Amino acid sequence: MAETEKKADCIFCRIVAGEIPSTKVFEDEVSYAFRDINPQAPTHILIVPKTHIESCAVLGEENEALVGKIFSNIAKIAKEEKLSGGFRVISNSGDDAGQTVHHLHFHILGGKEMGEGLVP
Ligand code: DGP
Repeated sequence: MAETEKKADCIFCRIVAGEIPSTKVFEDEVSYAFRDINPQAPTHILIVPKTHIESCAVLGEENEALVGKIFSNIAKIAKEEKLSGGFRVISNSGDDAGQTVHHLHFHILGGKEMGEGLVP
């Protein structure tokens, strides 16, 4: 899917644009990271592309550089947040996964032992 600039009714596009306040953790030219409003772990950060992409399900070759950059930013953020004990990265895609905000995002969760299970 082509990366589009902004979708007017998308919460995360509006956060990136500064129209909805957020607690910023990191920003570069292609991505923005901020604290989740409903944290599921002591550290719960979301990192999103600045351009609107619906989810993992629509990613294609044209997005590879962007997604690669986001993952190297995740490693930087984990270091900054001192998640040396480990952390989990989750991206919900579509209804079965419980995606509620339809703008690609990666949850970075850490600060507690989460065990081995992935699905509650
Ligand atoms: P998901 O289920 O993967 O689509 O999770 C979306 C996450 O986005 C959820 O953990 C709560 C978070 N979220 C939703 N609206 C806002 C908001 O306005 N601000 C912040 N900081 N987080 C939000």
